[in-house]
Amino acid sequence: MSADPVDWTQNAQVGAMAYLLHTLLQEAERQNRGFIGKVIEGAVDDHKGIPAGTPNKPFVDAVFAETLQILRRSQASIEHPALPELPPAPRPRELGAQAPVSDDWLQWIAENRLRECTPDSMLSTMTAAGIDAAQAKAAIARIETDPAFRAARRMQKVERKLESVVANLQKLWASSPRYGVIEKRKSPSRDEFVERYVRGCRPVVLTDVTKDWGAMKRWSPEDLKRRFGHLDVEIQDGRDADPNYEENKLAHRKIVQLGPFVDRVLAGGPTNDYYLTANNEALRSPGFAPLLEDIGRLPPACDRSQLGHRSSFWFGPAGTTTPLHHDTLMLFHTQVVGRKRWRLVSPLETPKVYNYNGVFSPVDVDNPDLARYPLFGEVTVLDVIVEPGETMFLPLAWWHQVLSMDISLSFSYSNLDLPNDFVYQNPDIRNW
Ligand SMILES: O=C(O)CCC(=O)C(=O)O
Repeated sequence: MSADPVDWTQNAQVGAMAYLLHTLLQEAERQNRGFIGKVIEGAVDDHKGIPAGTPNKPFVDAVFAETLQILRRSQASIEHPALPELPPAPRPRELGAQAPVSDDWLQWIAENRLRECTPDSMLSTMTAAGIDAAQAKAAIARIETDPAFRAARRMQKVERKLESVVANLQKLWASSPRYGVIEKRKSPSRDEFVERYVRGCRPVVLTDVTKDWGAMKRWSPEDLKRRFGHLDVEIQDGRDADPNYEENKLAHRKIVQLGPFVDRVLAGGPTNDYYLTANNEALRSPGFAPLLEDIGRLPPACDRSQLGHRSSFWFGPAGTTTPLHHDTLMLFHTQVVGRKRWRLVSPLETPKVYNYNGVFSPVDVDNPDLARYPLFGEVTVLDVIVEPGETMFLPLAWWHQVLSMDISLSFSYSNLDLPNDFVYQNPDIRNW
């Protein structure tokens, strides 16, 4: 059938606009790396700021969903040259014989002295790396009187004070006989929930939230495929090849059609290589709106009107592991299909999880390298398995590492009707 000439012209105009926009976005991103990411963040914030009762809200939601799709497609299609790695802190035998004491080594000496490594052990590391013993010894001795190092020592005392405050508070928490057990219980009243779990910063698993959720009867991989298989979603892919897959999650984004992804999960067996995580913005897209209709009563202190903006679904095979990290807000995570094992560490133990970069810890809770991360040996890890129908409440800043024990479908939401915006000052040392 031939197209109506008027429609044809209009379609061509829309197509031309989309093409121009895509080209301009790509050029802007090339010239200013991260540009599209910032525009996406701005659009997400603008969208969040539109009140629920705004006239024509579904239309506005659809406009934002389309906008985000265009932006994400442009972002995904750009190939960035690999960024150079940060230089690693020098390790034994990295440098040639009689290497000079470079600035890298001076920084290494300062950082390791701040960690209270002994001058003798540092000297043997440096000589083993081929540095002249007399030069190494002199550099180690000199650092103590270096004015910049002395300033770092003074500031370290301020940090140590805060560390002792949190260590004492943790001691109090852990002295409770029930500290090591994550409670599983029916939803308490709003007052008790807010007082005991939100303000008390105590994780809990709620066993009855999903009693009336259509999702419990309906959601399955096959149902996802049947109802939404034609839609695009953003997944994380190629994670097995990257030990830092979570920190590098932007590099692992891939847009795929949900149907073939469901087939891949069903056929692929246990693996951590691919996972549809909360980073996907699927629930912001009108195509996925029916999923939200399957969500019934919410836990105490949730704002229903914010559910669409502040929720995500997760889908993946058995074997996905989300490494140890903390979130920047409080959230609920409801298991609809399959079980997940959560391993939790108190925020008051943050100084012992080697949080050198962002919200991440390099420690694998299942297999901690205590030679490299000895303080982690002092940490108490709390364990809980969340079964289908159960809901984990994760209070502020709790560290968690999460393993899917089965093919898993879950729904997470941060729409508390209490202030849930927090600000963190994150370190960015990636070479420790
Ligand atoms: O389910 C997972 O794999 C991770 C969940 C998580 O980290 C979260 O909801 O914050």
